Amino acid sequence: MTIELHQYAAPPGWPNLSPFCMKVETWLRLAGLDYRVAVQMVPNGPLGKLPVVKDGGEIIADSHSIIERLAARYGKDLDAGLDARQRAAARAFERLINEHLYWALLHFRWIDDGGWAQTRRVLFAALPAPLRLVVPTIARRGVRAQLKGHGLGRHPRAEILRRAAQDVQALADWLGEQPYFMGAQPTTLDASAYGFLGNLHDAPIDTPLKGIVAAHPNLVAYCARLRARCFGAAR
Ligand SMILES: N[C@@H](CCC(=O)N[C@@H](CS)C(=O)NCC(=O)O)C(=O)O
Repeated sequence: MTIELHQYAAPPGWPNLSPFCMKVETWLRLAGLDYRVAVQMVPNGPLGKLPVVKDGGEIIADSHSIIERLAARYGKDLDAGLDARQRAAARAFERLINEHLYWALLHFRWIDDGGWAQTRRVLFAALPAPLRLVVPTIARRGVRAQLKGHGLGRHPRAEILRRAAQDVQALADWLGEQPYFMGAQPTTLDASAYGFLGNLHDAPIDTPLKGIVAAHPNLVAYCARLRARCFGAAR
């Protein structure tokens, strides 16, 4: 039975605007597993978020759980070659990306006016006219509340940007001249790293976060490398 990846619709030419959905799709491609995409407009999975995977009668929510479960089921542990210290570093970077940098991305897409004008246009273009007037505002209010709950959203714009730049600097310094984050071969961390860095730098919503990645030629080259390896020229 084919793995079903449930995710948001993607804009033309880009894998996905959701970095968590793109993380899972990148991992599936790095692992060489066949899958098919099912588009959901509104998440209806067990945690109320996307991505969700359906596989062999099981419904798995949350990118981290999805990757752990599929890696175990299909014998695709991309981290098998890592020692304990490397695993510890990979875990810390994974959390930096998923649990901190993500919120900066959310702020610059949904709250900052320049990003919001684009997000509104790109994400809600398919809605019929009356809904297009109200749904974006309601969705934005929800994101603002989430950002306040996390805490990063309580800071001024300049501070959010400064902290995102610190995260990106740490990623650039760790990557150095290596092709992948943990060395010569891709590991699970690369799925997160590309899902997020790609969305910061190459996605069709342009925010000031693009500039902070663009300041690191090794990260720009990394995004191009992962895009070519996982999605080819078309996406
Ligand atoms: N921890 C989750 C986070 C997933 C997540 O935040 N997904 C966002 C899209 S990037 C979502 O579906 N948000 C909908 C909402 O919060 O209502 C994971 O790793 O999959």
